[in-house]
Amino acid sequence: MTQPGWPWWKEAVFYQIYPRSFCLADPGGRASRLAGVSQDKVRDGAGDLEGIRRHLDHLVWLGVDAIWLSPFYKSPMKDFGYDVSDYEDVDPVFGSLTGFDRLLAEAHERGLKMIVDFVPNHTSDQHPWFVDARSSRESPYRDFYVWRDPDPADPAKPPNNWKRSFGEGPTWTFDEGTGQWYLHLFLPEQPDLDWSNPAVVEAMESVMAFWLERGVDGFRIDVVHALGKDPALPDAPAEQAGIAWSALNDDERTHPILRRLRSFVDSWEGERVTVGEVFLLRASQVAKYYGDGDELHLAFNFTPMFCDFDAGCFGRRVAEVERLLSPIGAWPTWVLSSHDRPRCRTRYGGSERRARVAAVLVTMMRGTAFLYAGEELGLEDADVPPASVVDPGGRDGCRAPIPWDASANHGWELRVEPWLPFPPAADTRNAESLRADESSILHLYRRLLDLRRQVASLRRGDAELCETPADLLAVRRHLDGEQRFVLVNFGDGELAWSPPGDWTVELTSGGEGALSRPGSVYGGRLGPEEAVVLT
Ligand code: TEU
Repeated sequence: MTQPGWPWWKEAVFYQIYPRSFCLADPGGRASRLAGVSQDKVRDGAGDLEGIRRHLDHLVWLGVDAIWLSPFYKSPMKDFGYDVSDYEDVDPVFGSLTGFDRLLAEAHERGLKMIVDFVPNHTSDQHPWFVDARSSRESPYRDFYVWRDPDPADPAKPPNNWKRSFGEGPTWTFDEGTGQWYLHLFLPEQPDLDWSNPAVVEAMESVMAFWLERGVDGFRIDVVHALGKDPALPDAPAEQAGIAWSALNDDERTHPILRRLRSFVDSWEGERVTVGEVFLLRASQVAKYYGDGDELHLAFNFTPMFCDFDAGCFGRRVAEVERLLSPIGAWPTWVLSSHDRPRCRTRYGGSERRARVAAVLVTMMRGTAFLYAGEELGLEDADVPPASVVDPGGRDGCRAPIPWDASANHGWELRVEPWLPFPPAADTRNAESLRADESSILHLYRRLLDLRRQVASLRRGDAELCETPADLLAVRRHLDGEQRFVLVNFGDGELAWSPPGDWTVELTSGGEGALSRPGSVYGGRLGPEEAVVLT
C-alpha cells in the first residue's frame, strides 16, 4: 500500500492509549510486583500493559495502523506518569520490561506500529538526577536543571513572572537546602531539564536509544516546544501573564535541538517517527517545528480542538493548514481529543450525533489522524465527584476507564474501585455492546478507517475547501483524477447543497435524522448534523 518516498506515518491512523485508563488484566502480577505494599485505588484500580495486550485485536478489528502509548515509565504519579523517575523502566503499576517487550512484539505481529511517549522537558523530582542535583550546588547533575539565585533585595520573589501549569503559582520553587530557585513549567515535582547543557542532550539521546533498540517505531514528544529556553528568562508580556508559560515558550533555541533529535532518530533503521506536542495555539507557530523537513516529522496542531461545533471555525482551521503547512511540505495532523481535554462528545454538548461528525472530521481531512481511545465508543467524560478527583490539572473526566463489556466491572479485573468512575451509560455504551450493533458509532469509525484504507485520495490527496452556505463544511479531496467530497452539516436543521454533477453516498455519519444511505444516489440534502463522503 505504501509508496516509496511516502512513509507509513503519513497515511497512518494513530490510536492513543492512556495505560491507566485502558484495561486492567493482571492484578495478581501487580500485587506481587508491589509486594503487597499497595492498597489504594489510584494504583490498584488503574489499567496495566497486560490489559492493552489483551485488547490488541480490538485495534486490529477497528483498523488503526499504530498505537501511541502514553507514559508507563517509573513514576511517583504526581502527573500520572508525565513525572518520570526512571526513563528506562516500567512502573510496577503497569508491568515490567518483559511485559512491554511482549506487548510490542504482539503489536508488531499484528501489523500495528507502536510509538511511546518521550518526556524530555522535565523529570520527576524523584529522578536520581534531580535527587543528586538538589543535594548540593557541587553535584555533577546540578546543571541538568535550571537554577537561579534569589534576588537579595527581594528573596521571596521568583526569578520571573512565568505561571506554571496546573493550579496557581509560579514556575519556580525555592530549594531551601541549596538556597536557589529551580524551574518547573508544570508541578514543583516536575523540575525542567536544561537542554542547553550538552550532557542533558546526550543523556536523553541515550534514553531514546534504549527504546529504539527495543524496537519502538518512534516517539510522541511531550511539550517539545518548551525545550529551548531563553537563558535571560524574560518575563511573559503583561497581557499574557495569566497564561501558563508551557503554552507560550516559543524560542529559537528549540530548533537546533530538534534538528539533532531528528537526525538521531533517522539514523536508526526503519522509518521511525517523531510526533511533537507543540502546545502553541497558532498554526503558524506549529509550522516552524517541522523545520526545513529536518525537525519534527509530525507536529500536533491543536487549534481545531479548540473550535466549538462550528463550520466556520473548522473551515478556517482547514484553510490555515493548507495555507501554512502545504507550501513548506509539512504533513498535517488531525487530533480532536486526548487525555488532556474533555472528550469531543462532552465538548460539543453531549449528543452522539456530534461525536459521529467528529469521527468524520478527524479521519477524512488531509493528514495523519490521532484517535484517543474511547472516542470510537462515543464516550462522554465521566462525572467525577469532588471526593474522587485525582488530577491536579482537572483532566479526570476524559481519563475514565474504558468499558469493555456490560458486566459490573466492564471487563476490568478489579479488586478495588477503579481509579476513576466509569463514564456514563457504560452498561450499554461499551465495546462489546457496540460491536454487536452495526449502526453504532464504533462501526462508523471502523467504516471510516476502512474507507481511508481503500481510497488513496482520502489518505494522500489534496484538500480544497469549497464555498458553501453557513453551517456547511465541504472539502474536496483529490488525487490523480480520483476525488471525493466530504460534506459536514454543522447545523441542527436540514441543509441543501451539492457539488456540481451526480454523486453517490459512500458513507454517512448516520445517527438520528440522517438523510443519506451508503450506496444510494446523493439527493442534495443533508440531515441535521450529518456528515457524508460522496463519490
Ligand atoms: O501536556 C502539556 C500541555 O501543555 C497541555 O496539554 C496541558 O494540559 C496544559 O498546559 C494545561 O495547562 C503534556 C501532557 O500531554 C500532559 O498530560 C502533561 O501533564 C504535561 O505535558 C506535562 O508533562
